Amino acid sequence: DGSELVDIENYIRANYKKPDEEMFGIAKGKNVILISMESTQSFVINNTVNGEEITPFLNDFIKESYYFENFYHQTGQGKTSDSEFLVDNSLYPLGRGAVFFTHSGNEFEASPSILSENGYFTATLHANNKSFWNRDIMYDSLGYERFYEINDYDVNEENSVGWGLKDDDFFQQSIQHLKEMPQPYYAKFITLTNHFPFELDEEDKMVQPYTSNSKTLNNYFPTVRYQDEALKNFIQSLKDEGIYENSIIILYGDHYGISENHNRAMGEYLGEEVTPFVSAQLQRVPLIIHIPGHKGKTISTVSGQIDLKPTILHLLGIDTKRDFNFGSDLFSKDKMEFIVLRDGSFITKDHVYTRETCYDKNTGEVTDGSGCEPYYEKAKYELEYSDKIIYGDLLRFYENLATDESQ
Ligand code: GP9
Ligand code: MN
Repeated sequence: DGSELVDIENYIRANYKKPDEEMFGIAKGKNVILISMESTQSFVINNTVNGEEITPFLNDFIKESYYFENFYHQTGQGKTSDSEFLVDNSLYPLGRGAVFFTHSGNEFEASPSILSENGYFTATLHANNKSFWNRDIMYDSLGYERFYEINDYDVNEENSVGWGLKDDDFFQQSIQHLKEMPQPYYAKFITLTNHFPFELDEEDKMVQPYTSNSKTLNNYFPTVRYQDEALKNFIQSLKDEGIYENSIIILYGDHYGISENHNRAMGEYLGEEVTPFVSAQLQRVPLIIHIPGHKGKTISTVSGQIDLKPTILHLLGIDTKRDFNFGSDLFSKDKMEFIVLRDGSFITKDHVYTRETCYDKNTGEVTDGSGCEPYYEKAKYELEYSDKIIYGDLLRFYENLATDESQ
């Protein structure tokens, strides 16, 4: 009957943060172009390899965008699909398995369905087999109206590498799809080239691989650099087609690309030992929000993928007071400096808690734990409540609750 939802609802309501009045509705009626950047971690931003910039385009683009430098991925085993789940639902993915596979039959109140109700056309674009990560089924549950998958693209040997269609070809072929969509639209693009094992044709290498004993880390840099170029070309095409000025563009990294198996090489690249503290900090992925007419700003608030749904809805002028969101609007003046990773690690303004150890965020040193203690319970509730919603399919009671209250 949904009574289990009561405690959770109280928790969610107590954590609701009201939007900044200046930002609420600022992008009302605009298209939303969401770009998931495969395996893109924040350490590549404003950084170099062999003396060359890794992301020259993004480094420029963040100067005219809101750039969140302390934004964390919160994915688990479901990798890209977990990031999609977080971004569309503001719920946590599961501790085991991929919620896209295990709970695609649940009721959700995802942003695509909310946006549909608000006059948006919703689509997701990804040049892979539609059933990968069970996307074809899950996208229906999330309310996407159209999934442009591999059959909507011209994919051949020439324009493919590694996992499939190269990002540049993917974006360029997607322009036609965008032009077909009724406006305003919410369109999610999922890139692919910067995927393990980071294969790339010689002619696409704009920087040379790094030189360590990790082939994975070495090859990561040229594919990140390639993705950056593909993004640059895509943004240019959006400008050429007159789409740019009418759209907010949101780019985020889906999850880490370099696992802890490469800590030695990573430490060599970073010039510091990769302790559990550094590892947790490496879970930062870029978040870039471009709003036409807005000046750039770097924002240091501790935040994560779970925060995107309320942030986007508020920018579009859509209220979220009744939603079951675990995240909160990144532009809210009351946004709490706190984020939980799927493995139970958490990050606050001054501390990182990981592997049962509390670190000082400024020094990276182990502390006595008193700075982390006030957050233990909250971190636990976040994951527990979200898991309860998914395992119990509790959002199927959501509509009833909403009507009950309004009576
Ligand atoms: C597959 C792509 C990559 O379609 O999204 O998935 P990942 O292995 O990163 O989860
Ligand atoms: Mn991925």
